[in-house]
Order: sequence, then structure tokens, then C-alpha cells
Amino acid sequence: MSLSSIDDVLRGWDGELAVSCHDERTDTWMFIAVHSTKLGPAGGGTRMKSYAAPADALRDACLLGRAMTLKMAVAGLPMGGGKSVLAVPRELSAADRRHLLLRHAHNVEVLKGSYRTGPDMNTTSDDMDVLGEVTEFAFGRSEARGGSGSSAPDTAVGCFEGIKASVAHVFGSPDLAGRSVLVQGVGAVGEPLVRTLHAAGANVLVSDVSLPRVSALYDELGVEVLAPESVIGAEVDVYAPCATGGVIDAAAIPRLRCRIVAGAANNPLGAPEDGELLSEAGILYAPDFVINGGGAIHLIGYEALKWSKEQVDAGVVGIGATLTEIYARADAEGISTETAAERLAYARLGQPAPPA
Ligand code: PPY
Repeated sequence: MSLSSIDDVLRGWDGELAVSCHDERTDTWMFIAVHSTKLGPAGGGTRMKSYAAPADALRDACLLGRAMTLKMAVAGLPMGGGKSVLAVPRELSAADRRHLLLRHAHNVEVLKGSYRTGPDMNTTSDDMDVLGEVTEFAFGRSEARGGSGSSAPDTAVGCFEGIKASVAHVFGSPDLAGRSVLVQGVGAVGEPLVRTLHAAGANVLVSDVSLPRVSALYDELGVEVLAPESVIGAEVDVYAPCATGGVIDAAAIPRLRCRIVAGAANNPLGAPEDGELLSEAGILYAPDFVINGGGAIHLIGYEALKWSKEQVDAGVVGIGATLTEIYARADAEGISTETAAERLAYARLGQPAPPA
């Protein structure tokens, strides 16, 4: 990611506000980006990660917060969008991690419910339990502490439904038997996704920067393992990025040999216009904020809306139908699927979509 200044980040951002502080004990920059409260309190997870510069972390929070606004709107949830980033300089000791989480919980509490957090990259239900000692505005606490537990399995289910809808659009049938699907990143979401795809008869390929993770799946399911540098050029029906964002950029797109990009990673595109480049390359793109909405549906459904399991499951499975509708609109209007999805979100927000 390029080095950027706070000036670049906030001038170009259409969100409501970003709050920040620096934690001296852990040398961590802490950001909360509240992108929109138009449809309800801003919701979005807390990400813990290292960045080259504080402004890069702020940019991540701002763009991820915007994606949350679109995600909530498309999923029909009465919430706005936001995100937090704890830009740690290194992996923290347990005591330092707890200190940082308690400070973050205090910051969330200061926002009095206008921003509500949850687990995200490198944070878990256990971390939400720590936040819960200070603030009630943390979704995804453990079931023992009154939360709805990990939303990752439901994110995987939504992604699976989205892959089927995408395969149906391109190949005329949602049947995954014999279809090749490459899952990049086999963590909390990617791993259950691999199992579901495998059970559905797909020819699953996996890649992860962590060798133990992929070798466990190789031993158990016999899935093919790809080196991280072979992912972009892999000849597969579906490429499912389920790890970090920014993997599909102007340099990667001409090298892609897949028919479909449909994965659970947030912000997989390097830049907004990369959605158009994928479309021009004849690759069907499942917009991230639609296909990865299962986690938000799980957290908000169970905890804010008090939905039953049947209602949450129906919401998560509905991601397939939402994508089918977006693909039909994109075809009918001659626009990219990213643009069609953004227009759907902005229509629900009652705001004009930014120019494509
Ligand atoms: C995500 O879907 O990326 C999230 O961050 C999930 C979420 C949704 C609502 C509150 C907290 C986290």
C-alpha cells in the first residue's frame, strides 16, 4: 500500500467523521471511522494490523467503513457503516493487547452507540468479551457472555451461496460438481468455505501464507495447494479471495485466468475502477460488500434485531438472490456489477450514487 497523508485520506472521503489517538504504551495508532449513520448506528469490526504509516491505517479504516455502509444498505439492515483500525507496531503481549482493547472499548463508549464494533481481521469473540467489560456496543461476544459468537461461519455460508449464484450466471447452472474454485486464505472464513465447496463436489484449490493451515487441509481433504505467488495466474472457474484486501489491482487483472472473482475478503479491489477493468476483461465480479454480508447479517440479526436462527439463515442464503439481481441489472444497463451494487446501496440510502 502506498504511503499517503492524512490530508489525502480525509479530503477524498465521503464519511461523517474519523476519530484518532495514539496509545503510548503499545505505540499503537487507534482509528475509528464513522462513515454513515443515515440508516442507523454505524456498525463495523475492529481490525488489528501493522501498517507502513498511520495514514495508511486511517485510509483502511475509512474505506472499510464505507464498504460497511454499502454492506448494511444492500443487506437491508437498519445500520450505518464504520470500522476501527488498531495499527499495532508488532504482535502484542497478552497484557498489552488487553490494555489496548480496554482503551479502544473506552473510545467506543465515548461515541455513545453511534458506532458499534465487532470482530474483524485479527480480533475474535474473546477480544469482544474484553471490550464488553467496558462497553455494551460490541457485537460478536462469546455465547457465554451473551453474544452471538463468531460470525465467520455465516460469512462462509453467504460466500458459498454467492459463488453458486455467480456460477449459475456464467455457466447456466449453480451446480459446483467439477467446477474449480481457488480459495485464497483459509482462516476463520476460508476454511469452512473450503469444506462446504468440497462437500458440494467442487474441485477446490487453496493458498495461504501460513503453510500449516494449507497442509492440514491437504492432509484431510486432498485439496490442491498453490503457492501464494501462483494465485493470480491460476486457471480456475472461480477465484475466491478470502484474506487481505487490495489483491486485485490494475497489475493483477491482465494476469487473471479465472471466469469469476467471488470471495469474502473486504475491499479486494486495489481501486474503485478495478471493478470496470474486471468487467472489461470478461470476468464476473461479485462485489465484496454483497457477497461477504453474512457476518453482518449474523451479528445484527441475532444481537440487534433478535432474529431467530431461521431468520438469520434466510438472510444469509438470500445473498445469492441479491447477487443474481445485481448481475441482471448490470447486464440490462451495460454497467459493471460493482456499479450496479453501489447503485442498489445508494438507492436504499436515498442518496445519488457517486459517478461511475
Ligand atoms: C464486516 O462484515 O466486515 C463486519 O465488520 C461485521 C460487523 C457488522 C456490524 C458490527 C460489527 C461488525
